[in-house]
Amino acid sequence: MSYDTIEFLIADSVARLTFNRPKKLNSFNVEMHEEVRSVLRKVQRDKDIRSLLITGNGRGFCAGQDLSYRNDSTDEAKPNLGTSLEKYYNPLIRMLSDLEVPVVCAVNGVAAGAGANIAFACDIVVAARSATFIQAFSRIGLIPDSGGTWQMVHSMGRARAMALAMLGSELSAEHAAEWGMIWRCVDDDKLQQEGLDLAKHLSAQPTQAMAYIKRAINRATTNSLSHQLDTERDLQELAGQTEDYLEGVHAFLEKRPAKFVGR
Ligand code: LHQ
Repeated sequence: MSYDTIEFLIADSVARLTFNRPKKLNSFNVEMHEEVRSVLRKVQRDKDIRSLLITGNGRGFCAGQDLSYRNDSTDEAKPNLGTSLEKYYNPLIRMLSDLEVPVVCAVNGVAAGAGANIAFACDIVVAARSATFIQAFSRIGLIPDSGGTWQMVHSMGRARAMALAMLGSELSAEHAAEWGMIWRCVDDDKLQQEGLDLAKHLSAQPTQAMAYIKRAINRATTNSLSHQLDTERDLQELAGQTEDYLEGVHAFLEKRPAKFVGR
C-alpha cells in the first residue's frame, strides 16, 4: 500500500513509520493523521510485528499541526481546537501509549508543538544530537497539548515544565536526555542505525512481557505503591503464563541464548 504523507514498511518483525512531509517539517494535516492512524491500527493487529520505529524524513522530525492547513473548524475566526484534539491528537497519543509492541522514536531534527509530544509519548526515544524539542504552543497563543503537560511534569518536574511551556524555548537533545525526557542522544550520523538497532533488538524480546512492562511503567506514573504492587502481581501472573517465560528459564538453565517467539 502506498501513502502520500508517510512511508511505512515492515521487515523482520519491525515496522518502520517515517513522517514524510519534509517541506513542512513533517507537520500534520488530516491526511497524515489518517495515514498514521491506519498504520498504527495495522501494527496493533498484526501479531508478526514485534516493534515499531518512528522517525521523520528531512531536517525535521515533526512540527506539530500544519498551521497552513485549517482542519479544525469552518469558522476561521474562532476554531474549536478542542474538537481537533479530540478527533486527531488525543486518539493518536492514546494509540501510541496503548500499543502492545515497543515503540522506538528516532528524533532526526526539530520536534515542535504536538511533534515534540508525539515523540515523548513513544517508549524509547533517541534523538540526533542536533535535534531540538520546542513546546512552540505559547508562541502562537496556545497551551502544550498531546500529553505535553503531563509528560513534562512527570519526567522533568514542574519548574522546568512551566518554564519550557511558558517561554516556548528550545530544549536541546542533550538537555532532554539529562532531564529524563528521552533515553539518550547520539551523533546525527548514527541516529537511524541506532533507532533501527533498538527496534530490531526489541523485536526479538519476549513481546508479551514488553507489553506488560509498558503497562506497568505507564500505570506507575499515577498509581500508589500499594496499587502498583497489585498491578505488578496481575501482570506478572500473565507474563508467567507465556511460552517466552518458559523459554527464558530453560535457556538460562541450559546456558544458551533465549529464542523468544513473542507468545
Ligand atoms: C510549517 C510548520 C507548521 C506549516 C514549519 N505548519 N508549515 C493541533 C491542532 C489543534 C489544536 C492546537 O494544537 C495542535 C497541536 C500543535 O502542534 S500546535 C503547534 C503547531 N506548531 C508550531 O507552532 C511550530 C511551527 N513551526 C516553527 O515554529 C518553526 O518552523 C520551527 C521552530 C519548528 C523550525 O524553525 P526553522 O528551522 O526556522 O524552519 P522554518 O520555520 O523556516 O520552517 C521550514 C518550512 O516548514 C517553512 O516553510 P517555507 O515554505 O517557508 O520553507 C515553514 O513554514 C514550514 N513549517 N512548521 N507547523
